[in-house]
Amino acid sequence: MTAAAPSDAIDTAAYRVRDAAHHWHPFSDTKALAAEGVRVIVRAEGSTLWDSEGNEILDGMAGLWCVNVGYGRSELAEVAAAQMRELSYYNTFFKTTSVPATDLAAKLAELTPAGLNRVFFTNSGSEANDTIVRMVRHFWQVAGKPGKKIIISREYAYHGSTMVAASLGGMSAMHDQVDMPLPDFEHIRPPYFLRDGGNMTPDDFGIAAAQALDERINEVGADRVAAFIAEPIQGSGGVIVPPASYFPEIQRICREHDILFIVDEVICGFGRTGAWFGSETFGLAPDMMTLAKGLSSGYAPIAAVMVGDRVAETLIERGGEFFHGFTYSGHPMACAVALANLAIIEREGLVDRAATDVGPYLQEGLRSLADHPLVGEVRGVGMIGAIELVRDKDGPIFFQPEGAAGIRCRDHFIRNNVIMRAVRDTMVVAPPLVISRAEIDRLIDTARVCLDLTQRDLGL
Ligand code: PXG
Repeated sequence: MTAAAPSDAIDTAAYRVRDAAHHWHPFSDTKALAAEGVRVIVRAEGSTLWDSEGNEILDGMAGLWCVNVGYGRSELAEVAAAQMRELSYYNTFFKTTSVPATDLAAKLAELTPAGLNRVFFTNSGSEANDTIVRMVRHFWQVAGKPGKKIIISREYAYHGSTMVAASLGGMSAMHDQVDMPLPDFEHIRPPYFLRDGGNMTPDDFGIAAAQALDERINEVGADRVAAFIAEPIQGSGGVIVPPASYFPEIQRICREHDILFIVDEVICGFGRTGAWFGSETFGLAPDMMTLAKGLSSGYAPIAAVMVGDRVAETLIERGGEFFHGFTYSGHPMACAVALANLAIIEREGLVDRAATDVGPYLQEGLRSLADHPLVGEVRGVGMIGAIELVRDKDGPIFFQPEGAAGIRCRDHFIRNNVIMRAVRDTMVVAPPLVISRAEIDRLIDTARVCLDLTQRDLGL
C-alpha cells in the first residue's frame, strides 16, 4: 500500500467553507452538513480512501455499491485518455455509432442471461429505469393492450431519483416530500423476513410475500398492469435477501397475468452476488434489466437497459421511432472504460473471487457477529451483506424511533475509519470485489468494536 496523501496538500478548513457556500449535496441536510463540515476525499487505491487530513479509510461500500474492481486502476485512466484523444464525443442519434458503443452493446448481450440481446445506453440507473417505464408502456401500446400502464414495485425499493425512478422506488420519505408516486405506480410489501416473517418458515413467508403481487394485480386488474420490477436483493432498502421460494412464485404470477418482469441489477450486477448477475444467483429470466454502477466500476458515468427479445422484437418491428434518448447515450469514453472494466473483471476472475473466496469469507465474518446482543439478523450473499440491529433478539423488538441505533453505529464506523452504511437500523456492506481477507478482518473487527460502543451508548 502506498503512503497516505500529504495532509497539507489542501487546506481542509478552507474547502469546508467553500463547499458549504456552494455545493448542494445529494441526499443531505445541507444546513446540518455545513455546520458539521464535509470530509474531503483526495485519493483512493484498492479498497482504501484517503481524506485531506491524511486519514486512511477502508471503504466497505465500494463508493456507492459501485467500485467493483477497486480504486486506482491506471489502466482505466489510460483507456479513457486514449479514447478521448481518438474520439472524445459523438452521438448515437443520427444514424451513427462509435466503436466502443457497438462493442459494449455486443459484450453486454453476451454477458447477460439468454434472451437479453439489445442495449439502450443511459448515464445513470435512474435514467435507465425511466427509459424502461417508457419502453414498457410503449410496448403494451404497440402490442394492442394500451390499458397496461401500471408498474408494480415494492416498499423499500430504490430505483433512482428522477420523478419516475423515485415513483418506481418505495422510499416513503422521498415520496412524501414532493407528492410522489406519480399515477400508475403501485407498491407491495418486500420479502422482509425478519420484520414480517412471524412464525412462518422462510419458504412459506416467501410464497406469502410473492402472493402480495397476485393480490395487487387482482385489485387493480391485470388488464391495467404493465410490469413488475424488483432488485434481486434490495440494496439501499437494507439488503433484503428474498427466501428461495419468493422469486419462482413471483415469476409464475407474472407469467400467469402476462406482466413483464423487470430486474434492476444496478447493485447486484457485475459480480456482487457471486455471479455475473443477481438474476443468475436467483434463477431469474427477466424481460428487461437495468445495469449501472459495476458496469464501469464508477470510473465513468454509464448505465444501460437490457431489452429482452419479446419486447425488442415487438417495438423494433412495429414501434417505429422511439422518441427518447440522452446526449451522452453511448458516450464513447464511458463505453470504452466500461469495456476495459469488464475485461478486468474477466481477466482477474473477480466474479469467481466473490463466489468462492472473499464472498464466503465476508459472509462468515458477518455471521461471527450474530452472537452480539444487538444483532437480530445477519444476511447477505457474496459481496453484499447486512447486520440488522434490534433492541431485543427475542420477538425481535426493533428500535424506536427507527434509525437511531443505526446512525450511532454508523458514526462509530466513521470515527474508526471504516465505511459501513446504515439503512434504518441495518448496517450494510458491499466492498470492492478486490478487497483482501486481511481488510475483511479489519472490517469485521471494527464492526464488533462499533457494536459494543453502540450498545454502550444505548445503555443496553
Ligand atoms: N437502481 C438501484 C437498485 C440502485 O441502487 C439506482 C437504480 C439509480 O442509479 P443512479 O445511477 O441514478 O444513482 C440505484 C442507485 C445508497 C445509494 O446510499 C444507492 C444508490 C444511489 C445513491 C445512494 O444506498 N443506488
